[in-house]
Amino acid sequence: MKTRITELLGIEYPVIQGGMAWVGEYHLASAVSAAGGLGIIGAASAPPEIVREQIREVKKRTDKPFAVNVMLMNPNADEVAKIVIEEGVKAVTTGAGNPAKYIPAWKEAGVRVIPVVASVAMAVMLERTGADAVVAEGMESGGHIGQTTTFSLVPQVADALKIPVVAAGGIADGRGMAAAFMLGAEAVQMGTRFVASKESIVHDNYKEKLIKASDIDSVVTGTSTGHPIRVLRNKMTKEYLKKEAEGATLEELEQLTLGSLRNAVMDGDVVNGSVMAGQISGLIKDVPSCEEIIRTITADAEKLLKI
Ligand code: TUI
Repeated sequence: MKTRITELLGIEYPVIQGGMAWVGEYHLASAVSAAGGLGIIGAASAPPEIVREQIREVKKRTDKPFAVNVMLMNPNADEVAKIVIEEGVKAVTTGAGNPAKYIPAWKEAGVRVIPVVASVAMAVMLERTGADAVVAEGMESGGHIGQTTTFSLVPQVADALKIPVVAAGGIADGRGMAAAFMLGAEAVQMGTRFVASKESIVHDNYKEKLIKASDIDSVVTGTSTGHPIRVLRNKMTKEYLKKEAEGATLEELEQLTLGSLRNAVMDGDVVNGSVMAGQISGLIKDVPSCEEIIRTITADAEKLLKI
């Protein structure tokens, strides 16, 4: 499946792994890249030197292209942006903010720049600033989200831009990928699907909770704080949403989620932790290898697109 995205990135399949905090580390990223997709180190709030180590670990495992996701709410984002250049990383994706100020230096260094956007306005602005492509991410996604669904966002972004668009949010199989292509996307980005993969290092409790989840098991916390986050429902989200409805302060709410993603991913605390996952969790019933995921989704999508 050749598209402008596979050409831009030098990858075999138009499948990108979401840049997930704690989950997007070198085992997962190198597995996705080795399988012909684009693996991503999710820098999130990790100390910059840890990001450098993660990049070097991916390089030890594969010669194929991979990327780093720079999470723009991270106070260390400037330093991570520099490390990407120093380490000769081929591509970056960004999330949770506006990456415009980094684009000139990345372009100068030959880094492919693919911001994740949740609106047409941001996409248009970043195309003008020099982005090579964008990921249009719908609110079906896990983690930090915008307000528009993938089905509405992708065609509107595709119509507004000349650069290629990657669809994200609610995609986990060949039907979703084919639908995304029909809406104008030239690749898909998946997070939740890769969380439940053999190479993903998330705790077994996390994978199990994902597999047991139904279509209505995710909720959005933090709408009142301006940082809406989609997670699977548990004791923490129940308390959080109750407090939020009662008008709790930002500080009170933050107490509930401090370190909570780490606790879920690393320690398997799926009761009090943040189990970030998308609305498509209900479709996920197995834990295949990254290679199987990429092979199956592209073969199934290709069949559907030829009908
Ligand atoms: O970034 C994501 N998803 C994430 S980041 C993350 S780490 C985190 N943990 C706790 C609290 C906050 C973050 C977990 N999940 N997806 C990409 C994405 N970017 N979705 C939405 C946006 C976005 C939102 C606003 C992009 C640009 C934007 O612009 C706002 C502005 O005007 O600056």
